[in-house]
Amino acid sequence: MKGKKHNKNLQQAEDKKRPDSLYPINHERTQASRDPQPLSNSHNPCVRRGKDMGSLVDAAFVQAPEHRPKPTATEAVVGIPRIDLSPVLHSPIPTAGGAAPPAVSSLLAEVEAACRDWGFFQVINHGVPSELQDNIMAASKGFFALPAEEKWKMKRDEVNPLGYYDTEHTKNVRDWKEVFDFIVDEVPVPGTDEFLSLRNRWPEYPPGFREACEKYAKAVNELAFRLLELIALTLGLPAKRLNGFFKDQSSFIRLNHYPPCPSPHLALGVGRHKDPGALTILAQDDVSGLDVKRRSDGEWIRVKPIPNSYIINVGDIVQVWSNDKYESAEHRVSVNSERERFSIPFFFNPAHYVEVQPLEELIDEKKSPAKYNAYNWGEFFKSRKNSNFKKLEVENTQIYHFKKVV
Ligand SMILES: O=C(O)CCC(=O)C(=O)O
Repeated sequence: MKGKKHNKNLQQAEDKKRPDSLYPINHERTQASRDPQPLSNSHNPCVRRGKDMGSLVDAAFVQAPEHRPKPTATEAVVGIPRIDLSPVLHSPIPTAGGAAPPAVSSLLAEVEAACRDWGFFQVINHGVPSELQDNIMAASKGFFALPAEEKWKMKRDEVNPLGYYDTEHTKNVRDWKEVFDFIVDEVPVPGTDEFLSLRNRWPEYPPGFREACEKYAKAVNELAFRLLELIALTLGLPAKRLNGFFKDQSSFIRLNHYPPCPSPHLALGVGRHKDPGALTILAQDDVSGLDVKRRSDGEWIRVKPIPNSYIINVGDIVQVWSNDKYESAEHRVSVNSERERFSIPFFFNPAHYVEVQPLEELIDEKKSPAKYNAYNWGEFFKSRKNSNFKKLEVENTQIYHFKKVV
């Protein structure tokens, strides 16, 4: 696309207020060519036909009644823990917990409690320069503002799941969002198949997109290792015990865009799920929407955005490594009818060839036997990616499928 035409298209796209160009029920495109499901239920309140089709929600997005968000979100009186990482910002993390100075010991206690009680926490003073977060947010907004044809040039496919897509399903219901994925380390890993030898797709527009993404990835990657080392210490292990699993890491970053939704009580930006990797480091804008399931009572709690902070969540792999000392938390994204929302999760994942299993140092065959059978991360990842690509009739692979029967 050439500059002038591009700018005009961009302006038109902005004038049209993006969601209308994304999720109108244009049955010709949305139903017939992109979504294999025929429009099955014309009585569904979300599926009305007529002139005002731009304000409709397709049946593919409608959650089962028990999974729909309540009209008002619960803001927890005591929200998810907020942890200040400054004690390890400018000084190295000690190699063993016992050698930690008092400020680091109390930080470790906070991380341990947060991982154990919530599986979720917010960090401040994390060391990622705010301008890198601003730049990638701006790049993301610029990309999603492009006309649909331009974004589709970056569309993912079954062989390479990186790039743009707007048809992801979670638990077999379509999410009200569009995303752009890229991997952090684009290094070919010997012995992996085409699917796992991933290649980033970089759009021509907006200018500077790739640079903003790559610089941001580098900085958050450092934060990821810092958090990993803290978590290793909280498990009573040497700080670098887990680092080797991330040589040839398969981490990726996702740019999420949730357009305003005309029926936010029926659809979700991302359906309820737990993250399958080791850790997730999430940046979000000032529009709230992330809900975490509180472990103590199963209530969905809205996470209040704090400027220049990150949300950290423990993934399934840390759950397995810790043999259930820590548990990944279920979460989802609610949408609203007024404002679009942007978020950027960094999914910190080990190498594809890693066999995930409870760490041997934490296992005692008599007192605390291993609770999981080993599984191959690459196979797990592949099966989850494929299931996100289309609606299936069965549940996709979940961590509890590897739980040992006692
Ligand atoms: O947008 C958010 O706040 C969370 C996103 C998320 O859970 C995901 O992309 O898996």
